[in-house]
Amino acid sequence: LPLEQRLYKRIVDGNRKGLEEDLEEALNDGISALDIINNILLEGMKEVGELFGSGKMQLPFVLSSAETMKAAVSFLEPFMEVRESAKKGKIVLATVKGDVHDIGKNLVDIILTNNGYEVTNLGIKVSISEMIEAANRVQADAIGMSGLLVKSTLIMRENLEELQSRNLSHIPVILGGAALTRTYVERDLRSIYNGRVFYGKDAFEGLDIMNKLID
Ligand code: B1M
Repeated sequence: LPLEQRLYKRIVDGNRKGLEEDLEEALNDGISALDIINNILLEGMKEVGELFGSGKMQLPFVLSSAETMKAAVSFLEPFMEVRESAKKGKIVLATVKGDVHDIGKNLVDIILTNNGYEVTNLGIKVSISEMIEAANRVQADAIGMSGLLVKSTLIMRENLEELQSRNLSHIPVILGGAALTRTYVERDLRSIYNGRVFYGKDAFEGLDIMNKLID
């Protein structure tokens, strides 16, 4: 198989043996680390989601695909371009309560960190209290919440209500993850949160939002 298809297949099959050699070959061919992730590996994860969603793939296989994806991203991370060294601003990032999906959140972390932001990544299944505590501690310019389950979109709403009720709605919130829609965030949630909630379709939109907030 050609290299790109091989890498794609590695994600779908959750096959890590020889992964690093293939990634190195792709880098040597002049494909940037970011393009490998965005154009090849994430396409594989998309296929995994579709197979799982249609009942054609069982959960343990999804997990090994996810682990392969994570291994690939951590191998590629040192090859990603670092744009700025001075810290531009701070964000607290977390996957919301009840949700374990963290590949997207960790990509957002990498992209923001490589673009000059100080990211406090709290991990998965994080309660709003923990996010608030961290935001206060580091004096965050924004809180970023990720969640992939439909029920996470409801948790996000509750979290915004909690921030609101603690008089913290001056803190901008960026929301991302596959179960969200732009309309839900920008119409339904924005109206309950002072207009300070933003939708990040992908990691780069997350970065754009941070850049606009800090400007
Ligand atoms: Co799960 N899972 N999963 N899963 N999983 C989904 C989300 C699902 C859509 C699959 C499906 O049915 N087709 C489905 C949710 C259905 C729903 O809620 N309606 C699902 C389910 C059902 C489940 C379980 C409930 C399964 C079970 O146990 N029966 C369970 C949930 C456990 C829990 O959370 N409590 C579960 C478990 C798992 C694994 C552990 C096996 C594994 C996660 C491993 C890990 O993350 N460490 C897993 C995986 C891998 C997936 C799919 C296949 C892939 C997710 C992924 O990593 N995508 C997923 C299918 C799908 O999403 N279509 C699925 C790649 C990643 C880069 O994309 O996270 O969307 P994403 O991030 C994007 C953007 O969304 C955005 O930027 C990223 C790209 O640039 N973004 C942000 C994300 N966060 C952002 C934050 C921002 C800005 C942008 O600012 C703060």
